[in-house]
Amino acid sequence: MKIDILTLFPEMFDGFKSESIIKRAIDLGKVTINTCNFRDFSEDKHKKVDDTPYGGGAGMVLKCQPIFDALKSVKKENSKVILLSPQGVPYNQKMAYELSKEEHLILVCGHYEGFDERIKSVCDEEISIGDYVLTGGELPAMVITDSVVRLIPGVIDEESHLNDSFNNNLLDYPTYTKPRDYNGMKVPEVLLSGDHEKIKKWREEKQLEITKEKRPDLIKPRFVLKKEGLKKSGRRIKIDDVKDIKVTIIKDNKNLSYKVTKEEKLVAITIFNPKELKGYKLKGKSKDGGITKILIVKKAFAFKVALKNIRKKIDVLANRLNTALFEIDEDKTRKVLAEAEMLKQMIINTYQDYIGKERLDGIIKNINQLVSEFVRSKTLHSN
Ligand code: 4GO
Repeated sequence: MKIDILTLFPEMFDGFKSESIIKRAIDLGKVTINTCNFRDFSEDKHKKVDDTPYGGGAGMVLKCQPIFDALKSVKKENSKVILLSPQGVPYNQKMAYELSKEEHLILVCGHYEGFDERIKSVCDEEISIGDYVLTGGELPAMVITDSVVRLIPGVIDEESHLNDSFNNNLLDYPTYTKPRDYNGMKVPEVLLSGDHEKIKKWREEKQLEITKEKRPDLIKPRFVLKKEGLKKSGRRIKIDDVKDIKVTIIKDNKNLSYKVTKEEKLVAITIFNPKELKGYKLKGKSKDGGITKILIVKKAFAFKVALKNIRKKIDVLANRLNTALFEIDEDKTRKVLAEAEMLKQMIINTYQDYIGKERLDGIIKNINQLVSEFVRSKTLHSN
């Protein structure tokens, strides 16, 4: 990855680049971090980069020309240009993950009172690292660079960021190191037990407990079901593939939560009203193997919807059979019979879980009757 930083104060990045993990990432060739002083691009004879604001007011405003030209000199086809500003999208771990996949980032650091609004037209994104004002975009640029570089494969042990706070929307669990007893403060017994199952469970519970306590906003319910339909509430749980997803109920003294795991790994924890919990079912839709929405659907509701969908599909089939009755083309007859066969298979695959075996058998029998009636009439007609 390459990161270019447009700044009036390139020296601010010297320490940042020459220590610890960032230094190692540079030495390993995982990232190249260059600073570009856009003052060098100023066409002004005094190398001025700012001017007074139109309409009056205090302070100086960064001019378009030096930044536009500096950008032109570093920008390539695959570059993502990011402007650091308090008005930007609030930065988070998910954005860090997305940015870590980019080939080339250009971070534009403003200074003084701000920049000419037209500078935004040459930036792809505007990001803020938090709700406060700084004297320049340099610290935000370092924050973003740091959070992104550590996620580049091979920079740090992948395991160490799998459990980071904010992954799965949960804060990290507590960790301890030697000694077991420090001035009377003891390491929790479970961590010394060597029982990995128990440790995993303890850590998940701690994650939930700490997040509920410190950042309840991270575990707001994603979906709440009303009597006759789904009411969206907050975020959706996103999971790559619905396969291998398990939902278990966690109880603590106050709340009931759903713990959603995929291949044994914790994906999300959702809190639901315990009264609404009964009979709910996890349902997912996979979109070309990508992100999946998980809805919590009440069984009775899923049953109703499934029956309605099946009825619609049988109606369509019945219509097609009726039309095909008066067709002479044998190919068309074969086709509609194949469709009937496919519909049966589809219903079995898709709806069995929702409507139960008994209801399903009845529906398949119905379709078989439709088909045999069609075949009988067809034989009569051709005779
Ligand atoms: C970014 C830039 C705060 C942020 C900034 C932030 N302050 N919250 N100041 O990410 C233009 C002049 C913006 C100084 C800059």
